[in-house]
Amino acid sequence: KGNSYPKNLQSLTGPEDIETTAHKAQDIQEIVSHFAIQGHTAGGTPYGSGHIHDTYYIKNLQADCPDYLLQRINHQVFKNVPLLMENIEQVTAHLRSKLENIPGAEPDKEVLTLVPTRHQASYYQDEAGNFWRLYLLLQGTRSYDLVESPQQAYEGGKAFGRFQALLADMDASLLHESIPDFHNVEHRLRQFTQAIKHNQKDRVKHVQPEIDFVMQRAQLMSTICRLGREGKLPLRITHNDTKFNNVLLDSQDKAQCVIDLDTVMPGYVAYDYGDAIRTTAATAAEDEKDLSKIDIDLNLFRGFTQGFLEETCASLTDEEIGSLSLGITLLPFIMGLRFLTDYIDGDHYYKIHFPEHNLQRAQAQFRLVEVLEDKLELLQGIIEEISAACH
Ligand code: ADP
Ligand code: GN1
Ligand code: MG
Repeated sequence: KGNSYPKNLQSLTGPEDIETTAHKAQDIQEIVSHFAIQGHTAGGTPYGSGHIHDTYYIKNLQADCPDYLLQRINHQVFKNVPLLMENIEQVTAHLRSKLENIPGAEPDKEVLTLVPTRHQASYYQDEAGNFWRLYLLLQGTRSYDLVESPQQAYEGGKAFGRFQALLADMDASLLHESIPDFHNVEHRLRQFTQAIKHNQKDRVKHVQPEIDFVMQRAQLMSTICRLGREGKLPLRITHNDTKFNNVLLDSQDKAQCVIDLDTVMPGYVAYDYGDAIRTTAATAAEDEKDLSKIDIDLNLFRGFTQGFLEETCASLTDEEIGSLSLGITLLPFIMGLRFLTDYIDGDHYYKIHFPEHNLQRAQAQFRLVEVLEDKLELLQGIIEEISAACH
């Protein structure tokens, strides 16, 4: 084992992250001491670019002992951490048992491994009431905020498609809804209306064009909810946070492991597909300030769709394949709506790195919605072509 940090330490977005998340090295050390680790560790380094948890890379000072990944779970966002952790135990156990029966699969590399506490629990609660969990660090892997090639996009599609296929026979009643109505756009629209009504920070007057943008599309964006209610789309177990940086790629850029399992719960396949396209096929970051840079790359779109459908199309209904294009515009719409709601509410939910960050994120997502609306027929054609070849 080398002395250097793995490559994906580079995925830190900047010094702002460190300021907002850093805990003191001795505090981290104390927290880690409650887990049944091997070897010796000293402190930790803020890691990754997630918007919710505080994540630390924990390096092992002893050769031949593993490195770890420590997370302080955001319990404002996940209100019931014990149930959340039960979900993760159930999902990782199911994935592991499926992979054990697939020749050539490597469950230890392809599934997250929780390190238990010294009392055999899956999380540790400190005196201040914070919840912590520890994973084995998947060595030599990397996550990307932006996709760099159609091959990577294809690998992302394979990873999330396979994830869904492996969970298709899991008993959904074992899972708790970690955040109820997570992708229910009607619920998100109600939260938005409430935020506007309360206007906590007097910001509504600054966002009238964005409010108009939402209102013009509210009805159309409810189509998946309606089809679900009418029984035309089956509920499956979905990941619900299929950002491209929630797949770890290995050193050959092959998909190795789907991570960030906090929101795995029942959902529609179009949610996972649409949320992945939002970050995999876009030409600019989720929070790009220069809206003229935001476009959709057709080769990346094709790559992801090919990988995703290769893994899932045998099990999807025709209605579900038809619904995928609804997810393409819905998910950036929902994300923009949630960022805008948080901006109006005073930035309580997402980590922000500068004062207008949530507004900038919302504007970038709404621009992406417009680009996708313009190209929707073309994108639908690509989905049809690939799914016809899969059947
Ligand atoms: P968040 O919910 O805040 O996005 P994640 O669980 O996605 O947190 O973790 C943040 C980042 O940490 C990921 O994008 C990835 O780069 C890295 N990461 C998470 N788990 C592991 C792991 N087991 N091995 C290696 N890297 C990991
Ligand atoms: C959050 O934790 P992270 O950064 O992977 C959010 C997702 C959003 C995403 C937008 C629990 O995900 O729903 O799509 O930010 N997770 C939660 O980047 O709200
Ligand atoms: Mg993440």
